[in-house]
Amino acid sequence: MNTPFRSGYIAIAGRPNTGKSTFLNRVLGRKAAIVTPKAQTTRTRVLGVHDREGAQLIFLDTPGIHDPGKLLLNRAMVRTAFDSCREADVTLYFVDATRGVGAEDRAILGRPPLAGARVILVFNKVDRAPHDRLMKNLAQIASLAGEMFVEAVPISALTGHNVERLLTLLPGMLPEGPRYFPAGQWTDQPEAFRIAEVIREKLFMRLQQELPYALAVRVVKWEMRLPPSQVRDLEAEILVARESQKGIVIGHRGEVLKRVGEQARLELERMFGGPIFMRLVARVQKDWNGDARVLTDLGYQAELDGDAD
Ligand SMILES: Nc1nc2c(ncn2[C@@H]2O[C@H](COP(=O)(O)OP(=O)(O)OP(=O)(O)O)[C@@H](O)[C@H]2O)c(=O)[nH]1
Ligand SMILES: [Mg+2]
Repeated sequence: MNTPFRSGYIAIAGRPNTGKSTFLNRVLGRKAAIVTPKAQTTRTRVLGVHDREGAQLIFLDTPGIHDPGKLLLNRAMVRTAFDSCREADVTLYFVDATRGVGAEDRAILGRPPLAGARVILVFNKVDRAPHDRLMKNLAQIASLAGEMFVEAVPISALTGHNVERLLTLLPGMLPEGPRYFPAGQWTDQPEAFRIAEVIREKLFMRLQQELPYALAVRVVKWEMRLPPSQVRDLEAEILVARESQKGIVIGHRGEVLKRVGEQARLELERMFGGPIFMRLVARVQKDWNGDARVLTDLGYQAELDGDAD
């Protein structure tokens, strides 16, 4: 008898900066999600399809779960993470192996939708964790096994260590089902969104302190010139929440914008395999990160009226 084809959704969740997006990129073998050393890089659900023999694994990378406070952007991020876990068949809960499972992790794992869900605890960054620390942290969580998660797997998303072993566990945890995405389709994210994310990544890398959290990127033009030209025209706005932030994003004599633009353009030209003429403008959209309408327009999962949790 043939083994049945299995398919389903696997949420990648956890505290910020634990390597969730790095893992997705490693599994897909391409840059599906942006990665930076800063916490709260991912703001949306990033879908990535991984086809294996006998199974289609559909990963949902999610924003790091943190205390969102009152700001709508942060609330949208945390809501996205929990909603993705709720929709998924399995959740990979990421923990930084150098830190172990903290009080926040226990709180997250102990409440719905993760409490009672199928969770694999992923101990990431083992390449950085000293052996004795790792053993201690793994022993610490052994007592939680069975209660909060079904399995704990140490990996390094950066080097790929043990990632394949983790992947082999997943098909067996998914229901029988069809290939939801046709061969070759590896994400559902629109091109313009992926472009905006690459620009945002370069800004995150370049800017310090709180500024990255106060900006967003929106693509306003993305089109191929008429043949025989191979050039694509790209125009994007960098939204800042306050007037005082605009100058910092532009930089002295426009130097920040120029450098960021150049880095983004080079990566995008590689991504799309052709020359791009790019124009970046900084624009003040006052308090955009607290404005549900703007957030929705940017693709973030803002709360609708009366929808707060
Ligand atoms: N040494 C080491 N670093 C890693 C590993 N995985 C991720 N990192 C680094 O950790 C930082 C955060 O990685 P991300 O993949 O952006 O983390 P994230 O969990 O998606 O973060 P948020 O989107 O902010 O929630 C980056 O600097 C990565 O290079 C790993 O296995 N080993
Ligand atoms: Mg991320």
